[in-house]
Amino acid sequence: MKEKIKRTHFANELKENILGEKVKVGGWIEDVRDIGKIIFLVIKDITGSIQVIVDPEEFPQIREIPRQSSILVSGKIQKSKAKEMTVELKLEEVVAIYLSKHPLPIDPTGRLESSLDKRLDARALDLRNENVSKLFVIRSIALQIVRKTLLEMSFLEVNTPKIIGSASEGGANLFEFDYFKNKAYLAQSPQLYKEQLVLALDRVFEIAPYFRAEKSNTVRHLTEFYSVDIEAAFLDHYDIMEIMERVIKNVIIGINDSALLDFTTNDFLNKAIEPKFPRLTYQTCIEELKENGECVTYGDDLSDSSLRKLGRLHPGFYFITEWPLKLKPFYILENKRDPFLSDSFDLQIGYLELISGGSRQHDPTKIRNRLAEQGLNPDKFSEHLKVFDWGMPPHAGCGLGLDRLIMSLTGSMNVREVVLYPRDPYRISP
Ligand code: AMO
Repeated sequence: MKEKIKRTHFANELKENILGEKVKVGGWIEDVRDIGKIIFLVIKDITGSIQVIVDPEEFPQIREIPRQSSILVSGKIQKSKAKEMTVELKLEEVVAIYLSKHPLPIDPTGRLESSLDKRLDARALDLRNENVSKLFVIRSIALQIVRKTLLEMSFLEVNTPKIIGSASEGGANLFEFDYFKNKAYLAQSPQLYKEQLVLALDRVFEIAPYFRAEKSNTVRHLTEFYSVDIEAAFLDHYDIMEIMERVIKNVIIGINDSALLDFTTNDFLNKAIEPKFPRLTYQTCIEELKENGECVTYGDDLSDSSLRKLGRLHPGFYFITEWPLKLKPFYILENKRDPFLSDSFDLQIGYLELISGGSRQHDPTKIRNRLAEQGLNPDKFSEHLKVFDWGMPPHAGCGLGLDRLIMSLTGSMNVREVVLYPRDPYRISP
């Protein structure tokens, strides 16, 4: 059986250098053109497509096979008379067929457009559309490059628990569930673990899903999202900004090399990597917003409308540094020059926040005070805080929203486009 379903080539390997060779190709039927004496089949796989020339007298059963069925065919590669392709396959044997049942919920060729919701309901089929599958090829390339870049900078990849006994980020958006009659939660981030790990492992990173019980139905929020988290001993937030700038620029170079995106998106990305990402302080942002007619108060968080205005003023990547300390989580270090401010940063692309990070508070007494200020019970963090008494080095880190990064690099309008099976308040299946 194994030999029977084993193909010899993917579609993109069928080229003039194998003219006359007998090949076996597997994929799905994308298109059928029946002109009586000949049937033209287009068989597609993840790498591309091949036209198959069928003699209907020899293979009358081909007329009965619905589009999108999986099929395994074999035959010789010959020169094609069509202008848009160099070679085609002359059918000699239909090895196997797995029929599709019509009507299908969506048309994966894209000729008939479907809403994103309908497409997500039929995601596996939706992925047969190459404009969709290429987003996940890009995501995979991006992940490889993120890993490679961080490993080259002496980061160690780690895996921390996603079932946790108390909050990592604060209480508001925790998913709580029953854990053998006790309360447990889904991790909002690996924050506490990654900080603890620098005690011995020095530089760590984790790429994993995190969970936020936020009822926000926007194009950029999910209840389960992927984050690239890094944490490093003896580095500060400026070092982390440099590291992440390198990570993102490498990802863009890799995506450009893959030639999967259209010219406009590529052009935008090329321009984005030429200069150093601008670094604006929170104060500069407030001033710019005021100059541009936005009603903002120094010390307040930037509203969606303010971020959209900033995004129009700075459409590419830019850092916002020195946020007011009160706007940042308990683990962020205060600024030595002005303790109202913090040693923190966000990386934006236009209006969209991609990264949030900073130097960490490593004085456990101050962390306790900050926890209390933020309405959290310091005692619930004793397990974490005791690690600081074991000789915690100064450290810094950040979290990069992977889904948002891929969304922005591919010019997608909704984060759900770049997540295989997105989770939001209204969607937990498929
Ligand atoms: P923060 O909560 O800002 O920081 O999250 C880091 C990044 O993760 C992405 N993100 C999301 N993406 C999709 N849907 C969501 N609901 C969502 N929430 C966050 C964003 C964001 O910038 N522990 C800190 C990071 C650190 O300081 O190391 C943290 O979790 O792109």
